Amino acid sequence: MQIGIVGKPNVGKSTFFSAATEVDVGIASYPFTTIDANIGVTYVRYPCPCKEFNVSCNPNNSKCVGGIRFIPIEVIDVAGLVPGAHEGRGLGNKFLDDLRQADAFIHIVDASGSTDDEGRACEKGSHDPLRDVEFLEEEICYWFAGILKKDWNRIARQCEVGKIKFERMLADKLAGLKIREFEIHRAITNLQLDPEKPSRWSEEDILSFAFELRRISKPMLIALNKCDLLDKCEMDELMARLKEKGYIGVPTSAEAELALRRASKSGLIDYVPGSPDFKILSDLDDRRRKALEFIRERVLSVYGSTGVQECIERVAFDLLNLIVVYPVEDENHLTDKQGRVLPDAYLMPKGSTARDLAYKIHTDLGEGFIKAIDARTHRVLGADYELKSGDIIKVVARS
Ligand SMILES: Nc1nc2c(ncn2[C@@H]2O[C@H](COP(=O)(O)OP(=O)(O)OP(=O)(O)O)[C@@H](O)[C@H]2O)c(=O)[nH]1
Ligand SMILES: [Mg+2]
Repeated sequence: MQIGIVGKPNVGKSTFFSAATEVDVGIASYPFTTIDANIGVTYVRYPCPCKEFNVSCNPNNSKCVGGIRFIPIEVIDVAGLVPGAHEGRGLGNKFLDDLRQADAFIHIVDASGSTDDEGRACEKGSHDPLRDVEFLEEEICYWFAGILKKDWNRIARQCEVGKIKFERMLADKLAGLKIREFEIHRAITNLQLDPEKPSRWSEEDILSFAFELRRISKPMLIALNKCDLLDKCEMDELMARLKEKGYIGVPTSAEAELALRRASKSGLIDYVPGSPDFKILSDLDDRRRKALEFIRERVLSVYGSTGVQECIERVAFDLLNLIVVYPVEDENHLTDKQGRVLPDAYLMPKGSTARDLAYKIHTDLGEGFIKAIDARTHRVLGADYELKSGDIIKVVARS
């Protein structure tokens, strides 16, 4: 799973990325600081069963902090996008191609309105952030439409003449964009287009299809960044205007999250990502103390968190509908072969089955699947058992 961080230049994409992944990357107050994409790992939180079972766990692919499991998910930070990017403006085409593998997007918007269309600094409040929300959706839609149109006529003819299922053929073509057949089918059905006669689709049909396909295959959350520069009432007004247009925004201060993570890493404060507060651990100079107090007053006490962790989790759990599953080899001791307690936590799409989990652990386990066992109830589960979030599962397979 990969989350793509998108937006026009200079809005705080790399700051958000760096805060979320704790990877140092170039951040500066001018457009096009990022040229080559940055890829890193961030974490979503989920209750660890170690508390429920009163055991101490030995996480392998994840981390456990005070009974909360932090499960990895990939993030990609790309170059800024300007209007006309799909035609190659700015770093357009390159930026867009970097996003092929993303499963969902977080669109970072400068909620304070202090960057213009091209990402240049302007007077606070002089740029309407809603413009950015609309143009970015359009750009991504045109990018999709451009890919679709490339050999549309050839594919349409081949399907109509050879009676090949259009959705299947398109899925093959769009596999590199991580778009699956059922998503193509859903977009066609939602728009009531005719999959038997794609050659008769108009330009407008293809454009609406591209829009719907993007909405379904790569859902988007809006991060209203630089919330530390706005008063709460200004943010409320912006969120209400966004809602009117059908969007949901999460106020964020990527800069605050980055500062908190750095202070925590240096041992100056105790801070768990996503928390509503932090604790100062050591003597701080005046400048540092003031900066941290500013974050507490302007961000944490107003919004309940910096919003960065919330964005990641809303994408994983609300937009991508992921669930968390804990595979074990010994369902009585909750261990793997090496005796590690609750070693792994996997993020899987809702609807995944016990057999899907077996395949995720190892192809051999999937192919040789005999049964699964629920470690809580000790019930035997069949291959088609639909996994629930938080399940602890042992897979039994032919060796
Ligand atoms: N006040 C405030 N400034 C922020 C916040 N997030 C980022 N910034 C500042 O915004 C400027 C741009 O940040 P970047 O992270 O480099 O932005 P970007 O979107 O990656 O920019 P490009 O790579 O040029 O597209 C920097 O000066 C950051 O310090 C925030 O939450 N609040
Ligand atoms: Mg950047």
